[in-house]
Amino acid sequence: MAIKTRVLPETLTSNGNAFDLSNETFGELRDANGLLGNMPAIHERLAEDGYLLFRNYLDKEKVLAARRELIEKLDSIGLIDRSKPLLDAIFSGDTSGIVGSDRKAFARELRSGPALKEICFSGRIMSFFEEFFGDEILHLNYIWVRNRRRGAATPCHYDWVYMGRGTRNVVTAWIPQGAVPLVDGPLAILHGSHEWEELQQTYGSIDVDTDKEKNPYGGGSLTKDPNQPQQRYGGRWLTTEFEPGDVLMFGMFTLHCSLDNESPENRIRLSTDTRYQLASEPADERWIGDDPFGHGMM
Ligand SMILES: O=C(O)CCC(=O)C(=O)O
Repeated sequence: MAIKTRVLPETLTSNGNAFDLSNETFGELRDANGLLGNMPAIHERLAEDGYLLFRNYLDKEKVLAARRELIEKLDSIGLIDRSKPLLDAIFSGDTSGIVGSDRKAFARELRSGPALKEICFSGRIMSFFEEFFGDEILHLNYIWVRNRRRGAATPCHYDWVYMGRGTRNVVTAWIPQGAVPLVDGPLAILHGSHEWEELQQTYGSIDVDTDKEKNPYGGGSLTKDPNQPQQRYGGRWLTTEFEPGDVLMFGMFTLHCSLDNESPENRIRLSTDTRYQLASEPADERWIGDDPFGHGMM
């Protein structure tokens, strides 16, 4: 399916690398809304595609409340252009507030607002995963908040590399905290990558915190160039434009990256990613508790 966007830029890039936008190698994420109410079909779709996209699934007003909460926090250290509407999240160009702040404390503050916790850890998302897993669930306590400014992008990676010390049966929910048009750098999924055994057993088996020396990839990502795994293994990069209320879910071994944020207005792309699993299965202790330790823990 070709991308049905209002304005399709001539090029789409991730970390400066242009995607091959031909139909065989690039397309649009398909939604799974038609499968709601049919959990076996939802499982089948996840096994087939490696992702699930639900449009307009979460309470839009609650998402916008979480968006406001995030932007107010960014504004408190001067990152938001106050001459523009607050909810537009336009970058002020002034990073002096970050330099003077305790970054760790600020990151903790950013991910711990009540509106954000409500959208990520209560209501529809939790009832979805309870039904999906068919028993009591837990969520990793950490909320990964992404505030990607113009020029920034997330490199290609499997989530397992960052949170692979518990069960493999974990699902990520990527929640756009506001609208994310293509120019603002949404997430992209490499369709088919959840079935690439060789990649899972090589790059995919690394632990980003303990395998620094034997890790030929630098940090935890596979590459900044989305063409590289595609040329080697195939698959189609899929993305779309997101609206508040949409949620994209995928497993630990679905390769993903983000497009570059090229917002002409300098809008900050805001999203979160959170993880859900069965409560009875082991959970990666780095991301559990009131104030998860994160990557500082070996
Ligand atoms: O939003 C992003 O840029 C990265 C998100 C991500 O890597 C994830 O959801 O696992």
